Parts: sequence; C-alpha cells; structure tokens
Amino acid sequence: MTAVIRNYDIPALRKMDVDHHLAPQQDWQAIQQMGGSRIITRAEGSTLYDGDGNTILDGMAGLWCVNIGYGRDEMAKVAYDQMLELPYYNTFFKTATPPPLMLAKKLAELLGGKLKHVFFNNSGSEANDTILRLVRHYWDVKGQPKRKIIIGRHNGYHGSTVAGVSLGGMKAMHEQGDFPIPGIEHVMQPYLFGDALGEDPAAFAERAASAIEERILEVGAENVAAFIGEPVQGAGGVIIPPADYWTRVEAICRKYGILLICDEVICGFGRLGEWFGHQHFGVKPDLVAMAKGLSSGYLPISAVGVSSEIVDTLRNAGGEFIHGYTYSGHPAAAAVALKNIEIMEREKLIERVQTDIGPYFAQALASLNDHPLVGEARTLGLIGGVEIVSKKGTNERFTGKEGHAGPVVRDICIRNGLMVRAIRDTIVMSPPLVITREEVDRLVAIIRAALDEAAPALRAAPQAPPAPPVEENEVALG
Ligand code: PXG
Repeated sequence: MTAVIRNYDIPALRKMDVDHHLAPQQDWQAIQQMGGSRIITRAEGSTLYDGDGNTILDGMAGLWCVNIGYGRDEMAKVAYDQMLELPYYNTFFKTATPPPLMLAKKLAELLGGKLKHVFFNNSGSEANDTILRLVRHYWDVKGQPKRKIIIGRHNGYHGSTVAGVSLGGMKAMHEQGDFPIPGIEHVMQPYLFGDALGEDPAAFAERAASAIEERILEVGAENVAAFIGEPVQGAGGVIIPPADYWTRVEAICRKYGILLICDEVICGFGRLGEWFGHQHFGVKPDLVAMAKGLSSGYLPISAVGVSSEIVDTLRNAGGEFIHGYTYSGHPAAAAVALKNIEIMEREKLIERVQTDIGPYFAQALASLNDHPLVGEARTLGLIGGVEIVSKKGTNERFTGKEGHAGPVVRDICIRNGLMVRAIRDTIVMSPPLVITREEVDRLVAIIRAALDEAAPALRAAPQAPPAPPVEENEVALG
C-alpha cells in the first residue's frame, strides 16, 4: 500500500478552521488572527509535510505519541482488515471481541507482576477518570469508605476531563471552571532545576517525597485513597525526578496502605527505554494509566492496568463496577495497538532507546550545555528538555518572567524545520523511537541555531529582576 497524496486547497481549509473548527487548548482569537492553523497533510517516519510545502522533523512524535513513526503499512492494513471483519461490537452485554482480549493479555505480560488486569478507554483523560472511580469504589468495597482523597502534584498533567484536570496540577486549567473537584490534593513536584537549583539531589529527593507524607498526615492517612504521578512529568516541562524519589514515594504509599498510581500516558511504550517508566525507576504501582504510545496514536485507545489485589477484592464482593464507555475495547483500535506492540518487539525499539538512540540523543543534547543561553539540557531515554536562562549558571529567566524566551526559540525552530514545544522556557522533545542519528544531529543543530538567532533580541528585551520563588511553578500549557 502507498499513501495517497492529495492536492488540498489549503486556503479553503484554513478558512474552515477559522469559521467552524475549535482547536483544543488553544487561544481561538490567535488562530483567527493568523488566518487558521498550519495544515499538516502527510507524514513518513519522523518527518511531517505541511500544505505550504514545508518539510518538518517531528521532535514531538505528534503529541508525545507516535512512537513507531508515521506511515506504517501494517498498521493501516490491520485496521482495514478488522473493520471489514468486525468494525465494532461492545463489551457491555457479557460479550467481547477478540482484539481487546488479546491486547489485555499482552499488556498484562508487559506490565508483569501483580498488574494482571486491563480496563479499556479511549484517551489518557478517560483512563484517569476510570482510575479515580475505580480507586474510590475499591476502598468502599474494602470497608474503608473514608479513603477518598487522591494526592497529585503541582504541575502534573493527567488530562482535560473533570477527573483529569482535577488530578493534574495545572493552575491555569484549575482557574477555568473552579477545579479541582473536592478530595484532590496537590504537593510539590520534584523539579530540581526550576525550584531548588543547587540543592543536593539526594536531599531534594527526600524533601519532595516527604511532602507527600506530610500531606498524608495533615489530611489523615485514613482519608487517603491513592497517590498519582507521571514517572517523568511531560506536559509539565520534562521534569525528571532525582534518583530515589520514586522508591521513596513507593515506600511512603506502602507505609500508609495507600494505592500507588503511575500515569504512563507519555512514559509508557518505550519512551524511557523500558516498556514502562515505573520499570525504569524500579517501583511497582497498583494502577497504571496508558494511552498515546499504546497505539502510537494511529487510533485512539487507552488502558488502565489494575492489580490482582484490587480485582480480587471486587470479584469476591460481587456487584457491578458501574462505569465504562461505548468504545471501551474498540476492536479496530485494539487490533492496531496489538500491531503497534508487535512492531516495537520485532524492531527491538525499547532496546534501541536504552542502548543506542537514547544514549546518542543524551550525548547530542548535552552538547548544548556549552551554549550561553542553556541552563540545563536533560534527557532520559527519548524525552528531553533544554532550559533557557538569561544568566549562565542560574535559573534566571529573560525579562524576569517565565515563558518569554521559550516561545521565541520554539518559533524559530519550527520555521527552520523542527517541530518542538515550549513549556515556559523549556524546549521539550519526545521524538519517534525510530528517529535516526542523522535526524538527532539535525534536531540539535536546529535548536543551537535557534538559540543563537534568538539571543540578541532576548538580551535586548528589558530585564526585570528575577521573580521571587513560587510554590506552583507553572503557567498554562503554551
Ligand atoms: N496523562 C498524561 C501524563 C498526559 O501526558 C493525558 C494523561 C491525557 O491524555 P489525553 O489522551 O486525554 O489527552 C496526557 C496527555 C502538552 C499536552 O501540552 C500533553 C498532553 C495532552 C495535551 C497537551 O504537552 N498529554
């Protein structure tokens, strides 16, 4: 099969975008003023093609998701075959279809240990909704109905639905519509560069984990249901916790009998060089949220891995878990996810991240550390962030305000053929796991050139004194 290359009427599509389409997490006025979005028409491997004839290296794997890269025949074929055979049937009427059952078995194998069961949904946000409802129901059934509180972190991201936005710690999102819902608490994030530059990493790991214990004691351990965290915070700015943070967090959860939830929506499926981020950090969660890389974004699907302890408790008690979605276990999406995992295994993409392209990416990005505007270049597997600072050796920001320099550098990168995101003043990357060494070199060269190009204007902008340290170190997703 070869992809059809269509000749789209790009100005007409842009007009449709302005006249009728509402983009997620965007300023609709800004899109109107620019006369509509950039239209991506095609992609292959790690390369995007837009309607204006530009070729762009995709440093973000779409939105942290296209792990196997674009343009895979096998993925299209498996969806086509499944849609002809059985495009849809539900899993509500004591019925099931083959693909989600085979996928559940496969995911249980990859998760390992006690995570033997899988509940399907369609997005990362929905996975976290399922988790919130399942966790509260579990404690009710267990006879501890007071355990309702879930602790998350400032600047964590768990989605955009009511549960997702509440579990997440994005201040700007909370301000729209009065979130979080009751029963959600947030504690400090383990962001050494931004919040505690110069502090000993081991002491910082201890302090950040202790913040969870302190909150548990403050609200009463008997009222706490679970702790939720991303192994590495993605949308928060690629925040890689110091060594030992996660093992300390796990020990605190165990000490107070609290469930540990890992949100693997970004870190899962090879991003950190293991199937799951928690495997890299050596902890054993009770629940795991998966999405994005589960199908490499070819079709929407998400999953929740659930421990046998939780499932045994609910099975022994009997009674329905009254929650689920029309498309839970969608056969075409599940078939695509299975094929995605098969490709990852066959091409040894996880090992590639761990032993080959991951270390290469780390070394290439670290070469930016000599740039006068770079405060820190950090990576883990194939996720990375470059912190832009106004004064080398500090975490001070241009204009004294976070979020000025990042978008300037990002826009230059995109103009020069590299798609990256700016989160405040961090240029973040999460390329497809199939990115080549030559593409990694190009990615780093474009960032370096963008930093060089941005520097004079950034230095010329009025520089206010650095802002006082803030508790919640985040702004809106940009
Ligand atoms: N958990 C994590 C860790 C995520 O990164 C979600 C849950 C929600 O998944 P859905 O499929 O409902 O979007 C995500 C999603 C950004 C950005 O700005 C990141 C995400 C979504 C939108 C924007 O980097 N991650």
